Amino acid sequence: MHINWFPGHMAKAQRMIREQLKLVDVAIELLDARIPAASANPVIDEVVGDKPRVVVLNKADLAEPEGTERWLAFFRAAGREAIAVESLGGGGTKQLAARVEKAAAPMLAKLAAKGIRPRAVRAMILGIPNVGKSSLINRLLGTATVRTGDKPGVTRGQQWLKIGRNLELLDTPGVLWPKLEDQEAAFRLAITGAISDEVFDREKVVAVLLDMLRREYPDRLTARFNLTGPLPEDGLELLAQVGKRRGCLRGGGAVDYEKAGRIVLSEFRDGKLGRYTLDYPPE
Ligand SMILES: Nc1nc2c(ncn2[C@@H]2O[C@H](COP(=O)(O)OP(=O)(O)OP(=O)(O)O)[C@@H](O)[C@H]2O)c(=O)[nH]1
Ligand SMILES: [Mg+2]
Repeated sequence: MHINWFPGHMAKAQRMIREQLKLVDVAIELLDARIPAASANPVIDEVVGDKPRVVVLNKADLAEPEGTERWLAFFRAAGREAIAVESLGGGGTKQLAARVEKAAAPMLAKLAAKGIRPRAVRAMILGIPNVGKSSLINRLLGTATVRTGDKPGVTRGQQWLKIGRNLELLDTPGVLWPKLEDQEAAFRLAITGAISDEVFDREKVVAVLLDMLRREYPDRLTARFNLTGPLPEDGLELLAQVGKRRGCLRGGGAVDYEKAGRIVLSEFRDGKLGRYTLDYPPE
């Protein structure tokens, strides 16, 4: 199975981002704390150039705390501003505005030296679909101003939002890259919800996910789905057990694999199967 997703609105968004970047002071690179490697756009260095950049690991509530600490240390060792946040619960978001203003401080100092009155810092939020860009903006605003949703591709246009007096943020549509070369990374993007469920074979993705869970976290699977005895190695059989436990049955008592697969995927994404960090920084 080959996973790839780059619809027309993303190509358009990518062009718009390049245009708008010229107008902003700071780029906020929003990564998924569960997959900081897979969720990082490989062309971001070239796109952002030498503009100040703040790396934000969102959905930290869904990632393993130790993994998040290691990633923060990794980015900071590379000389980058990095912070972990939970845009839904609010954790870490208060410190973010301060980090962004700090990143913009040299620019403001330059303006001041020229005798220009200080203005609000302009920042753009970049990130893959569904990583929580709009949720983060709403959290900073304190109101549900921009549309969010539990599927990728919700934001389609750009929108400036004023956060207090000193910060203006640009919400952007999530962008993936035209070719997902690394298919293991593509798989992680699929299970965490960055790729539209319509473009990949859900059954295959669920099979790989279940296999990973069975090998590395069998106790979590057993506990969550009330399974008994040793877990079957065959993915389909395991899915059948889950389906039976959750009443996913068709007429005649046959397991509805489609429905069972959707349950596994959505509970994994919602953190009901525990917290996971699926990418680790290089040693
Ligand atoms: N658990 C958890 N869920 C989050 C967090 N931030 C956002 N979400 C959820 O992630 C989903 C996507 O959020 P959005 O803010 O719409 O994501 P986006 O990056 O703007 O997505 P696009 O506009 O499609 O590119 C929503 O269901 C949010 O509730 C977080 O920190 N933790
Ligand atoms: Mg959005």
